[in-house]
Amino acid sequence: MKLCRFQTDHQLPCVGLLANDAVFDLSGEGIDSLSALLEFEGLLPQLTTLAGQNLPRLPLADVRLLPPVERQEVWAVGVTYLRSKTARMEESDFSATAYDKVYDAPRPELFFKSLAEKVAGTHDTVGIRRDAKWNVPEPELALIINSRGHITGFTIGNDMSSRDIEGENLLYLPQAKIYERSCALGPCIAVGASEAEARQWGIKIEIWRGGAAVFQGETSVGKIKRTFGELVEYLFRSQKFPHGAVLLTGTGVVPPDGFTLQPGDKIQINIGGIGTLENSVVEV
Ligand code: DO4
Ligand code: MG
Repeated sequence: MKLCRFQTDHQLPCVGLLANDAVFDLSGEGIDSLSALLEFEGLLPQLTTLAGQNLPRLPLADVRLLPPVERQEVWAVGVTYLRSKTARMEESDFSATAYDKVYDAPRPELFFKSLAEKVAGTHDTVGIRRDAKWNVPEPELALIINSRGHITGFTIGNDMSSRDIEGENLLYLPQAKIYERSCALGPCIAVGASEAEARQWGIKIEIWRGGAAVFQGETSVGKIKRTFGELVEYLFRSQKFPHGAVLLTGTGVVPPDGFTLQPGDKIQINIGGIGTLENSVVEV
């Protein structure tokens, strides 16, 4: 079952079910908040019942899908894949030991990524910093977590990053990670998969420039070193999220060192079980 936020011309954001190139509007069922819906115990049976109603159907081509977040803070975890650890150790002599240590340490690397209102949705633009020379997308599975710390679904995340800024000095990490349009989420929230099922999903990325693919890469959610429960437990330690949270789970795909994004590039990230997040790149 797939949940989405969407908008039609001149309308307020609505919540819907996404299926077969159509959105089924839940507004008539009194559902106007995604995060309130995600607080329900037994969300999947609830959605299954709703799907059985005669919901208004809108062709996908007639709606704009919005990022599937409302007031949740967006956080990210880093160095959860071996590929991420080795790439970052190569990118910086200065910080190599820190990446090496955090990969094996009990405490994961967690960092704040974005306010919900700053997140880009599918078909929106994502940003590369004008003061950075080496910019990459990071295709990541994102956990949708309610206020009680329960994982209620999954979406696709792009943790856009400036590798030269991050590599120069670890203390510059917030500048490498948090800037205009640096976080994309979407196109929908997949509800109902267990962690074991999600770990079977592949993550694929393609980057297109002038009609040609300039980078393709893939990994599997199963290569994430830590359990989802462990990541959520650390995020919720000594911290409350009254509106829930979104947690990006780290990247396992890193383009070769000579590669950097350019304005106009198109990024497609596909995760089996969720769909495809598509964005084009602008300089910010
Ligand atoms: O410490 C750098 C960030 C790591 C990261 O974002 C990732 O592994 O995905
Ligand atoms: Mg990342």
